Formats: sequence, structure tokens, C-alpha cells
Amino acid sequence: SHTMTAESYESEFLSYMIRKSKLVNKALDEAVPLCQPPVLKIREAMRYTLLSGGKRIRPMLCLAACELVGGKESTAMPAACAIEMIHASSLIQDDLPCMDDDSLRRGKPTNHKVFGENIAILAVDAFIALAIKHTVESTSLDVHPRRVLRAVLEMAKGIGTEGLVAGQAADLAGEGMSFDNNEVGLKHLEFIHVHKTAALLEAAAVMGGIVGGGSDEEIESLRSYARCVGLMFQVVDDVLDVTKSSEELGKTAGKDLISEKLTYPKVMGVEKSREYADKLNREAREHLKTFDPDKAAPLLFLADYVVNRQN
Ligand code: GRG
Repeated sequence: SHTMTAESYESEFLSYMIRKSKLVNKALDEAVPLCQPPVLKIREAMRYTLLSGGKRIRPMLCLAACELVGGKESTAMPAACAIEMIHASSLIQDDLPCMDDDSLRRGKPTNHKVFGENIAILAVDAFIALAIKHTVESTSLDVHPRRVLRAVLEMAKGIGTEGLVAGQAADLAGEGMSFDNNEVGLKHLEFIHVHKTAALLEAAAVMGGIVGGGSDEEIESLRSYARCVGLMFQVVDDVLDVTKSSEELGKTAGKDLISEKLTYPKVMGVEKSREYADKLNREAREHLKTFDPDKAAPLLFLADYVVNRQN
């Protein structure tokens, strides 16, 4: 409330996030139980990535959006889990040899390194199916079917050629291309990030607003807010990449650390990238100004958390 200091407000928000992520982790654990062979291996592979300590930003966004429009946290939990499943599946696929060919993710061997490519791909398929099944099955208990349909529709848009897949496709298409014209480079970069990152954050917030019973206007405000936060997330990520690499370069001089990929600092410089992130944060907050500021506090803090994070 208004009498609190900035510090106690921040610690209140941090404990809010910790409490929420514990609930999310528990729900995710229950959503993918171990079972008998031959499916056991797939479930193990799913659990390996799903329960390996992500920041849970997307589920958090979904739950907070639901509560902001007056819904219960438990109502949005299935949708929150579904979005995290989609996120996990996209990470597994992104790390495959035919994509980024990564051997480490969150400091651990990637899914295909542990379970093999065949199992990793089946885990991706199973995740997409489970995300739909889980949302429909568990949300139908207390949400009107029309809203359940809308929520699933938003998730589908976030995954496919209007979302993640489009972002990855643009990323692949841009490999090896040189963007000597900054305007073109920036457009390309923005397209990648709006689709690879913002689309799923948007789906998370919008799904929360839908199942929480939000009005069309409220849902669209949440959409605009989440799109800003998604883009901002990536701008901050790029800046952190540069500042971290140059710190580490002093020690290791590793070639891998100087990435060839297009980034915001490369297009507009570190200083301008930071300014851009701050501008997106202000825009994100602007989209929430029609809500009661006390109720919007978690989402406002989430935006600050994204822009201020150090890793
Ligand atoms: C739908 C299976 C499927 C694939 C779509 C491979 C692919 C096509 C898209 C790749 C999308 C991708 C990997 C985007 C990166 C998004 C991103 C910002 C990842 C990092 O998110 P954090 O920081 O991760 O929230 P944590 O580890 O905290 O969960």
C-alpha cells in the first residue's frame, strides 16, 4: 500500500515472486508424472527440462494477469503451466544439432545430449500436446468454454507461424546475412524478438486475462504491456551479453564469446540500447495505467525486474 517504503515494497514483491514460482514448480511437477515404459523415457526427458530451474517469468505473468482482472490464481495455473511447457519445448528444439546445436542450457547438458535426439523431439511433441490438453482439461472446471477456446487460440498463435516458429524462421533466414543498413537490421531484429520472445510472453498475459474473466479492453491492455516487456527482455538480454562477454573476454579470450549474431548493441550501441529498454519499460507501464495501481503493482514490478536483471 501507499505507506510502504520502496525497499519494503521491493522485498514484498520478491517474496511474492518466490511464493508464486514455488506454486508453479509444484503444479508443473504434478502435470508430468512419471509412468511405465515405453513412455517413461519421454516423461523423464520432459521433466528434465521443465523442472530444471527456469525463472518462470511466463507463468508469473499469466497468474498476475489473471489476478489483475479479478480472477483467482488457481484458475490461471493450468494456463501458466501450459505456457511454461511450450517454453520448455521451444528450448529443447532450439538446442538441437539442426538448430543452434547447443550442449549446455541453464548450466546443464541440453536435453538431446542426455536423452538423444529422437527422445528430445518426442518430448517436444508431447509438450505441445500436453499444453493443449492441460489447459482444456483443467481450466474447463471453472472457466466458461468460450474463454477456454479463446485461451487455447492465443496459445496456438503464440506457438506457430504467427509466433515462435516465425521468430525462429526469421532467425534462420538472417544467418550469414550482413545488415550494413541499420534500419533493415533493426527491423529484422525486432521481428525476430517480437516473435521469438514477446509472442509467448504475450500469450501468457493474455491467457491469464482471458481465464480470469477480463474485459476485451483489459485483455488488449495486457497484450500491449506484455509485448513491450517481451521486446524489452530481449534488448536487456543483448546488452547483458555484450557486457558479460567483454568482462569474461579479459579472462578467457574465447572466440565463442564474440558472437556473430545481430544484437541491439551491434545495431544501436550499448548506451542507446539501454535507453531503448527504459523507453519500453515506460511504455509497458503506460499500458497498465487504466488499472488500479495497487492491483497492477506485481506486473509493474515484473517489468522493473526484467529491465534491471543482471543475468
Ligand atoms: C514451439 C517447439 C516449438 C518451437 C518453435 C525452436 C523454435 C521454434 C523457437 C525457439 C524459440 C526460442 C528458444 C526463443 C528464445 C526465448 C528466450 C528469451 C529464452 C530465454 O528465456 P528465459 O530467460 O529462460 O525466460 P529461463 O531459463 O529463465 O526459462
